Amino acid sequence: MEGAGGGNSLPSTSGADAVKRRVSYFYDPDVGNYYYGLGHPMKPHRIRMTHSLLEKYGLLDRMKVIHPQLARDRDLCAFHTDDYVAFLQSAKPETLTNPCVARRFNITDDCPVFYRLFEFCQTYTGASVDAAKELNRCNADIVINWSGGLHHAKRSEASGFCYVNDIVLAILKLLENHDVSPLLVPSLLSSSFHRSFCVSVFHSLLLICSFLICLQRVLYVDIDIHHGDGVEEAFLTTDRVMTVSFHKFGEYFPGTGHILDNGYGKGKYYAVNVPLNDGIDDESYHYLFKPIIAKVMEVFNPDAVVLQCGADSLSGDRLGCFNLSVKGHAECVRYLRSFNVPLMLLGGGGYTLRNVARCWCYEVYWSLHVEVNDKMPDHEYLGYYGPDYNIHVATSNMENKNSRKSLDDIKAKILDNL
Ligand code: V1D
Ligand code: CA
Repeated sequence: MEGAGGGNSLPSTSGADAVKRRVSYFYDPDVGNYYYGLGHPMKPHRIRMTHSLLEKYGLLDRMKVIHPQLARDRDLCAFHTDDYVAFLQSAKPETLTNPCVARRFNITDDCPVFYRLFEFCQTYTGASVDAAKELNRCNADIVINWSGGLHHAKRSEASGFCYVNDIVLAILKLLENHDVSPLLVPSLLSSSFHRSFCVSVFHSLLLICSFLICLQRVLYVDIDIHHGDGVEEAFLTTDRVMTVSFHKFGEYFPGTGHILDNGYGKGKYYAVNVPLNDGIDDESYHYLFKPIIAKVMEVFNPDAVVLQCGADSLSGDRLGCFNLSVKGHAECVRYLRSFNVPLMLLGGGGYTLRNVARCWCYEVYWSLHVEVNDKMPDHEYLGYYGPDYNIHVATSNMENKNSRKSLDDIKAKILDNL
């Protein structure tokens, strides 16, 4: 897969060779300490494993490494309701005694209240929102936050291991440039005639400028094995955000993401769902991914792309049932990067920890476009990667339940809608 053609390198703004990109990587050293509880498959420790691998490979020296700010309550309220944010803020494992409250906010075994839950939400969300600001300021071509990508969280409900939807908040931040600046102008001017004249001239100029500089359209692509329901729902009625999710469909969490679900009102045809079956391999996946994404890029022409890189679509995942290799997964990153549009990479699911770290580390390689040494350097967590200690591991011989006919039908239907 590596070095495969079929990319879409357009002239780059940051390098004539259309290869080099400025990459900013967001990491809070505390994130690996959060713990969902005994027996829970979601383990933030995988973010620390990935970071340690990146460090020992020398990749941190090739990126701008940023310690993100914690998101504030009012940042979260840009999407979530005040009462849900207040609940998260006060929730403690020892005080959650009222079953009605737990039911109201969907606090279940999937989404338990654990020690310092709110700080965890602030940490991963702060990193995604700061990553969006970094793109808005044109400080980077690619921004990365492996602790983000919690795509199931709803406006006033936790779901599928997700509490705050950092993706929705990051996309809102990307789209925000547009609206806020004119509000700042009146306070800058004093005399009243002068002021009203200047204000209207200034407003017109700002309006023109904001159309030139603001992000009008954001594309969201989701390669986690689960449907990206929370993000799709948030933007279901707008034509400024297109959501595209590839996922296992049929008796699988969360149960949404039918191919015929494609948005409402102004958002009709701006939600794309690609339902897949067990055992899909790299070749079948890209038989759909590439033509669908190529058409989306052509017709939607986004100003920025947010890619949720859930690693539970990898072969051998503890909760997943796909058969993608690390190269096949990373090929999605390589392909999207080749369009030379500002790109945000986020984490998501991924429950076989050693493969998550392998995959996200390799995706940083692809972001930077540097050589990869398959043999891992010695580091704190090397023991996880035995007996081979390589980045790349074999996929399985499981059956691919996606026939060529079913893939052709899905492709035809989706390309037709687009
Ligand atoms: F196996 C478990 C052990 C403990 C707690 C939960 C689970 C578990 C496994 N799979 N929970 C699930 C899924 N939930 C259900 C519902 C519970 N039943 C009553 C139905 O099947 C949730 C899977 C969430 C996947 C999250 C994600 O990978 O998409 C993700 N993306 O970003 C962050 C996480
Ligand atoms: Ca998905």
